[in-house]
Amino acid sequence: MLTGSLPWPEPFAARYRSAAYWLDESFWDMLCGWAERHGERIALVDGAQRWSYQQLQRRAASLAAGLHSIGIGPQQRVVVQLPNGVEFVALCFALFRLGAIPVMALPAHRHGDIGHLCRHSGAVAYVTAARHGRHDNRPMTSEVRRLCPGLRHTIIAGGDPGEHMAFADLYHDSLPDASLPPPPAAGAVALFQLSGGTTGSPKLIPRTHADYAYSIRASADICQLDADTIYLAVLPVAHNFPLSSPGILGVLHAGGRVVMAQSGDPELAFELIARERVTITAMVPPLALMWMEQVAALQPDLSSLRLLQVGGAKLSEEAARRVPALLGCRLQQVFGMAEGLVCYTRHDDPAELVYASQGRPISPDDEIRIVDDDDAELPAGSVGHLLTRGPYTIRGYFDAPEHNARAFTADGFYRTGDLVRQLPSGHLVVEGRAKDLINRGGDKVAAEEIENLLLGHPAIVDVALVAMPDPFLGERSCAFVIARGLPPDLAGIKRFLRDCGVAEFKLPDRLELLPAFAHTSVGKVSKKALRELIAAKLEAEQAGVAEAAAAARQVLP
Ligand code: AMP
Ligand code: DBH
Repeated sequence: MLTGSLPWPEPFAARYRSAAYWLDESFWDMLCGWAERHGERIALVDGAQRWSYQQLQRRAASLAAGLHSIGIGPQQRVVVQLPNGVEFVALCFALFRLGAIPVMALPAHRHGDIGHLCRHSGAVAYVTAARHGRHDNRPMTSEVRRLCPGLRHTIIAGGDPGEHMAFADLYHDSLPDASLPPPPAAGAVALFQLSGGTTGSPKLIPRTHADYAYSIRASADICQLDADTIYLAVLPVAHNFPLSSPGILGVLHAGGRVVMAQSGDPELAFELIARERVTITAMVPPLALMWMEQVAALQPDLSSLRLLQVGGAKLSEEAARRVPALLGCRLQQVFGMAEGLVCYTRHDDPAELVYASQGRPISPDDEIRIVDDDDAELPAGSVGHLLTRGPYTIRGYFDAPEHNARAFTADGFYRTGDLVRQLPSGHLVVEGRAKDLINRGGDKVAAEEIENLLLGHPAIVDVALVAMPDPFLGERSCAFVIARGLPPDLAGIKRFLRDCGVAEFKLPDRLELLPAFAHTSVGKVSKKALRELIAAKLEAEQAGVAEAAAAARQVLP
């Protein structure tokens, strides 16, 4: 086991193996099986590129040879930040072959985020694309290199690599199996997912081949994927949802086809759905709202689409009910977390549950506890803290003993930080959150991370970042600031944070200056009071707008 990651206690591991949740296979073994079974069928579509299963395996083997030649080997970490495309998949499987561990960075991450991931994971290499949309990643890559002396390789895909290594040069002639290290054991860590976080610095989530593969196989089953499935990847594929719930890995497991989209932009996505006859896709609630808004204007041909998965943040019941009529497909709600537990509404669930719940867990061995603030179990149907333990939920973050002591109970339950209620059917309804983060339409912002950075701003004495309601994203972030000297403005603090190298989605959406913060009885800043303050202010502003509009109507002829 990788130093710094925590295995399941043996009695649990034995049970998960004997129930055949955990199989004795790595993702590399799985890819070899798929290539044998589905050979010439198309696995991946990325623009004009169409890769068969065999091609994918050959490309991954050839990359593994190249990575081996630069010294990448078992258990070494490689931060991967690639756009949705064939290279992402080939690289992941090449790393799986070597037993090296991809760290799943997101395209939106910037040098501060990436630098942290490289240092915390002890990465030896960082792979990114020359550009993500309009953003040139090469200067950022040089900055990351400067910040992380442990990085031996910085590798650029798709474009002039400048001072870095070219990804394309890593495709070598495949080596005989015996000249590579043996493929990893199923119990080894396969990849690091990122936690949405609640602490000052994002945590790494070690997922093993066996546990991750189980969640994927079971998800593919629940979602009834088969060789006719055509999945449109619109969310960044490194994210746990489009990667594994059942995501691109689930689709490959089923022998289906993945169509890569660079974004969820309706015009682009609708065209791909029509052209490639897409049957399923997965998205966050704001994107689902945007698609529903655009169908009337764009009149797309969505006749092939059978299932829309929505997750990452809560979908309102009202929006959920509109999905089938507007998009002509079924809805599935997905409530999941990169730490493990994933819940789905099922195909044969009554409509009420599909619209008004966030689904029930994948596995009969997912243990759910709903507790009060003192960890005491609550009566059935009460809203409380969701704790969970099971065959694909981690027992600890990587190399974070102090945080683990808080984030897990003594008997190994993960404290999700979500407030839920369980229905008699076992389905969960997400009612709120106890953790200190802002869920910006599926993009999670850890308040403490941004607060810590802002405390370094010369004009800021104290700061509290809280969620404020937003009709489109569900929540946006508001920074309450106690200033010194000339008070900062929103543009100024955004500029400051950009210079720190944090992703754009983490920047506050609004700034409010206060002379002091209200405190709780134990002397902590009362975020509840601040959330209420900004919610009331927004409401007053909206009422003001409505009043002004009414007044304007009155004076108009
Ligand atoms: P992460 O830890 O970044 O993987 O984010 C997982 C968190 O996203 C969960 O703990 C929830 O707070 C939130 N989440 C995911 N899916 C849903 C959903 N369908 N409804 C409400 N919250 C969700
Ligand atoms: O938000 C998430 O992290 C998430 C949502 C849906 C997730 O990790 C998943 C499904 O697997």
